[in-house]
Amino acid sequence: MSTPKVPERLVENLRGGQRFLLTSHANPDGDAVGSTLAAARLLRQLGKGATVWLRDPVPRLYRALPGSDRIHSGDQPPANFPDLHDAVIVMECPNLGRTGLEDQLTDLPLLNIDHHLGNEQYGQVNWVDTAAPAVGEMVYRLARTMNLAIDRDTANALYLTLVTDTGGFRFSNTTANAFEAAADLVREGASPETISKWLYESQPESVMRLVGEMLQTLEIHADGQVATAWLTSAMIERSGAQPGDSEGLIDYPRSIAGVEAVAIFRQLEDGNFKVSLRSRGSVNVEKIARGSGGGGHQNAAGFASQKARAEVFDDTVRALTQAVEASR
Ligand SMILES: [Mn+2]
Repeated sequence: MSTPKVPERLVENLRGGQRFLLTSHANPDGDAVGSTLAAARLLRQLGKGATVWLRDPVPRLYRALPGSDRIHSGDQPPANFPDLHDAVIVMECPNLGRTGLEDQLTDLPLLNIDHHLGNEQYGQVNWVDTAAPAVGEMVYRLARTMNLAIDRDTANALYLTLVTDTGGFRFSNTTANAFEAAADLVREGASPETISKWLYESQPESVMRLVGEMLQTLEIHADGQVATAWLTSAMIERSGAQPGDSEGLIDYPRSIAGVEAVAIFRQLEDGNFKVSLRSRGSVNVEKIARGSGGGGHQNAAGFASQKARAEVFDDTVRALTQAVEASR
């Protein structure tokens, strides 16, 4: 069920509570970081307490966002949680498990704000709008609905969610609403030039070296329609990059002419694999990810796998090939 309008019960809960914890998925992306930071700023404007807790550290790409250094990370809850808190706002998360903090959040009412297909409606209030280009765009609408001022830092955080979730205003979710929100955020002080510089022109040398390592493993399948590549811990070590630095590297194989679907296989420290999937147009990778216990969107999804290396690779290539064929 998808609701474009901000539910009144959400507004009531936000106005009624005094102290909120905001969280999002593990391995946070730009939408997770930007929308929680912006929502926390809006709540503080109302005189509320707001703490952001993400299981994993903020990736380097988003650390220029003001307030990102105050995000609490790790398995241990921040001070006075869950005591003294009225509710948990879970953002950009199709199910509670994705937070990586599931067992620690359920003592309080959950307010679920998300745009993923297949959101499990786990909240006491669920605002799920699958047409929203980013959860940050929903936060923008929330601010307008509640007549809250959008200051420059909030505008930049929300603008960043739009840029990252639409792939720089290129993906199929780049709707008129995305541009309208972006235009309004620029009026409120967001700087497209600054955000682009943070996201696209601030790579350390090590990340470029990692791109080089990754592209050595590039393989093309299904008559040029499916591309795969690997990111191993050895590559990350050799290049001097940090584990979070692999964010966005999937765009390189995705840029090859004729490629309709891409998988990047990342080896985790525990030996398991994290598989990131991207596709174009009607090729649905969300279904593939969901079938393996993950999730995401039609054109961007992912899952974790405990299968052996060859098995996860072959199964994924087969599934992507079938998805490409099914879309014709
Ligand atoms: Mn998102």
